[in-house]
Amino acid sequence: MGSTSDWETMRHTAATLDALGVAHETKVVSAHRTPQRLYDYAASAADRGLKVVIAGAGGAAHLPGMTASMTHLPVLGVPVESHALKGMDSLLSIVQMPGGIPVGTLAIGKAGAINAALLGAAILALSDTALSQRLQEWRAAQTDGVATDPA
Ligand code: RP5
Repeated sequence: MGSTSDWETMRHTAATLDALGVAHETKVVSAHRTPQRLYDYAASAADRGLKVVIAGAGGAAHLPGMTASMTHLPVLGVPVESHALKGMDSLLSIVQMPGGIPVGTLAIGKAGAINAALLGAAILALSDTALSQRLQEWRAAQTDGVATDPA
């Protein structure tokens, strides 16, 4: 994530990955304030064994796109809700990548943070049958948790 202030949103990604039993790391890497850290992180991600990168950032949210420019791993972008523009700035910054450097862009805020974890897990589950099973169980539990009655 681009800042410690993004953790309030991105903690939902970490919690969802925990619930699915997906190993992960959480780091603050700012495209603007720590560009060398971003370069080092993105350039070494694949060699360190990472499979998917989930990048959450707000405002002028260059982190997912810059990460995608420096790794061949799938990059999922979470637009963090900004104070000034409610995350529309984050969303447009992340989603409007030029052809050739894709970022899979999720919804603004908590929903996007959760879905980034689920989508990342689904990517990993293509080659991990145990994770695939856990993901299907998570989905079934969600379905079971939907009440038929509102009261
Ligand atoms: C972005 O600027 C971060 O991703 C964060 O969403 C936003 C504000 O960062 P702080 O000023 O709170 O560090 O780079």
